Amino acid sequence: MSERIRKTTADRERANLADYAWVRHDFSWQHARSWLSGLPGGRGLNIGYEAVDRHAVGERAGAVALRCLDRSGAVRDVTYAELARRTSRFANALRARGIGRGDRVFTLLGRTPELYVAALGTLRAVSVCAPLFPAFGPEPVRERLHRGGGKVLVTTPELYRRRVAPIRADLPELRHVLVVGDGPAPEGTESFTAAVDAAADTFEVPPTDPDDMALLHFTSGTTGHPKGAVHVHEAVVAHYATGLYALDLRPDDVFWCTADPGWVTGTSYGIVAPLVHGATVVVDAAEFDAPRWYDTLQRLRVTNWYTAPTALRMLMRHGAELARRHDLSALRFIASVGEPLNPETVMWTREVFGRPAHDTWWQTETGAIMISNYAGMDVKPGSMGRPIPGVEAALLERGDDGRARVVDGAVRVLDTPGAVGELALRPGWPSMFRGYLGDEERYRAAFAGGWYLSGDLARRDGEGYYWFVGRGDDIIKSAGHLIGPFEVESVLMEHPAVAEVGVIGKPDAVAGEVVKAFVSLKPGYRPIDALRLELLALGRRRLAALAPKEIAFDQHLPHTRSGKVMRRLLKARELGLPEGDLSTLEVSR
Ligand code: 6R9
Repeated sequence: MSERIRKTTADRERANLADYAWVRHDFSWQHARSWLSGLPGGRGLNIGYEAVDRHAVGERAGAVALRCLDRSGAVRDVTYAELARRTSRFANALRARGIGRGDRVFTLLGRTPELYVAALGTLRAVSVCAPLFPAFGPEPVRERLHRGGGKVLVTTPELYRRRVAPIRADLPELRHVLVVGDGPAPEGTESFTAAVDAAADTFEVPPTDPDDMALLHFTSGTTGHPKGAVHVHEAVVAHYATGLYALDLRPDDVFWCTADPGWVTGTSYGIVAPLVHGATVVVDAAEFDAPRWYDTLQRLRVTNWYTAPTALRMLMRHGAELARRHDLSALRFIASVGEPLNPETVMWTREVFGRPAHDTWWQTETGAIMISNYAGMDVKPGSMGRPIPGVEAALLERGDDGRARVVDGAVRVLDTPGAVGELALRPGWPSMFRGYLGDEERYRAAFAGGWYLSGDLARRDGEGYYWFVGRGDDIIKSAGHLIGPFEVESVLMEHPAVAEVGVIGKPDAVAGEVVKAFVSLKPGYRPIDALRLELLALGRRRLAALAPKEIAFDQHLPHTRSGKVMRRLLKARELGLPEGDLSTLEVSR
């Protein structure tokens, strides 16, 4: 091993970009493991310990871990020492309620300090953290709590009344609901503040096997229910390494990930990676607002900013002038994730911020960034970049259904530059999902011929850069959020007028895609506007953020040979593709 590689982590973190290029050369996951401390006495590896405990003693104890903005824009800081005390109290409160290793603790909260305290306290207690997106309607909430076997839920009185109380009776496993906020706790819940105040503020992280379950994130499939992707404590090795390479994280950075922890980006990079690096994490309770965002970047002197193409496109709409009125000189690194980052947006960030947005590609299942335009490499606008150190990617030849062709368990790797194939990864990186909870078969189906199959289609150029082509399945990406068409169809099907539904992602200039539903009606019902509004309202009530934005009536929905609504054909029609091109789409899925 070379002298340079043997440098301490701190040296490496302070290294200039040229050093990153050098370190990559000898990278191995095993080596990256040595960058973390591990639990004292060789008692294993715990994400919460790496993110909190080890900074809470010594020189970083007084450093700001969370810089929280409330809706009014007021700032509240939580130091690492304070975070250790508060997460200890939460971990002790869990223990006092008999919640232990492997038990699932769900959160349904806005981006407030309590969300971070609950998530990190849960990880330190070796229970499993399962964050839900607070804009989910009661149906997605019920589905996920039920499938995840949630024993504890941390939420607010208001979200509890609106989203959970109506379905509580369907969730016999849910034993404790802790509510954050002032005022009386609704019946069947208890006060979060009272629970943590009653608990001691020191907690020793118990021995943690790197393979212990740590995080549960639900993701959408084409058919069937949402899938609970299981991540283990060892994932922290990948969170740390990708934070270093792909997001250029260093201990004194002010890091702002704009994703909600209800989605995987908001936990891997909104909580874990920056804290493990000892950086300051910006936590903003408010939703997107262009002037506020520029103000936040300026006022908090954000150095690394991880956001999404939709957000960047929305900022573009507000014009460069607004950006130029702010002092963004602290901003060193901009990265993007979740949906294709178009070259125009990269050019715009280069022009307005003086630095390009670095695209990164990954999935709930991969747990961490796999492909990116990482620090120190030339950004090719429109490309997702190259596999990060330690990741082996490939493109696999496709079959008639658009996904990798598997013959007798084997697949064919495409080597020709420019060839389009299913993007696949060689299993073995630390943050790889270890299962879909309670769904062995779907997990197995995600692998073939020694590869994990991503479901995305891509091509690679002669220099090894990957270019996103599209999804190989019907899953929708709207404003960076994954939406399973089945979940939306199921809710609309409950309406007495509805005979059949096909849901697709309709291209949208800002959000990438929006959810559009094609509905055929039962005899006796007429396709009138009042019914359309009723269906839109049903969607909003039950699904909230996942609801369709548009509904079209169509008594001739196309079907696959096996009789399912053929979403791909609906989509092709929506895109105005000529009928002749559709033959290959007529495949049963
Ligand atoms: C992290 C996250 C995963 C799907 C993925 C792909 C799309 C993510 C992308 C991208 C084009 C990128 N996606 N990053 N498409 N360019 N840089 O988003 O996880 O919610 O599971 O979504 O998102 O289709 O397969 P998740």
